Amino acid sequence: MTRVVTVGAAQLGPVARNESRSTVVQRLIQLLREGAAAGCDLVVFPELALTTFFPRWYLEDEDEKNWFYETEVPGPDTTPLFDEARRLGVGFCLGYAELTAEGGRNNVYLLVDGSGSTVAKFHKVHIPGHGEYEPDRPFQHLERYYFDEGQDGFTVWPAFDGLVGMALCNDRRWPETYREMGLQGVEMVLIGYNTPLYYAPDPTQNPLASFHNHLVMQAGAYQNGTWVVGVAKGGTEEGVESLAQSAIYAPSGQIVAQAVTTGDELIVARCDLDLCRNYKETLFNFDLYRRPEVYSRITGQKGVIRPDAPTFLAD
Ligand code: CDT
Repeated sequence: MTRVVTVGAAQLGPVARNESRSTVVQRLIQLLREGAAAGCDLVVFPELALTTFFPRWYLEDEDEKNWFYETEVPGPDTTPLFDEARRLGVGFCLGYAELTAEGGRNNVYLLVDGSGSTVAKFHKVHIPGHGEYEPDRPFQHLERYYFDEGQDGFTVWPAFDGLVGMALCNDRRWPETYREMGLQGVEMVLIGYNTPLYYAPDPTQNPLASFHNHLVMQAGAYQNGTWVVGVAKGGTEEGVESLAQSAIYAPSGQIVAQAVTTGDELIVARCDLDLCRNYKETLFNFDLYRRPEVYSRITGQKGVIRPDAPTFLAD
């Protein structure tokens, strides 16, 4: 019996700063319905899907800041999404900012199955940008001011007839993200992102944003023999242009579907999870070929440590 999961990558266009949660949730429900009509088992929404990408502003007022966080999901605004998903029998993955009872501030991704039950919650691991206001930037990227670093790492969960993992935005640029999940047999990685097209620390990278986006997800898919679903919040949001180009990547690393707009758009692919075996059991047969005994720096060391000058030069 083949294990085919039909997945929808539900790209979102811009969300205005003053857009209400209920308006955004209606947009999500529209995409969910399109997904159901296209036969989707799972519809994947982007990172921080319920609000504008607020880390572009430095907000000091606690109430103003807290407005962007959810204290319960499902809550009054998000319950209609859960109800509709349950009615349609379609699972979904939703990114949002979470404020916990203990004051924790998390950038999270929630996976919900077709019965409306929560499968898992993922906390973003790699928090990019800066932690303090930087006046010289045209806009801020204050994720390190707004979010705590996720401590749980990368887990893989049995769901949708396979093994599913999650990551958020900057996580997709790090090979460790995929390999941690690859070592748990992951068959589909869901990744939501908000990627501004202007990168203040090095604008020479700006024209390469799309190339780098595909590069990392294609490599992650291929090197671990897994499907990858990359979902953007794209377009010009509050004056900041962000990458769209949501795409679904096969275990071969090939792109099998890609968004063509920068707005709300659903792309769909039938993902045969058994295709993963082609790669997991051949070139990337970890049991046979990996050499963890010579990889100790990967987990034992954080930054770069260059070797000392060669002794023959010192003599
Ligand atoms: N949201 C997010 O993680 N965005 C980052 C921007 C990096 S520049 C600070 C990304 O990796 O796309």
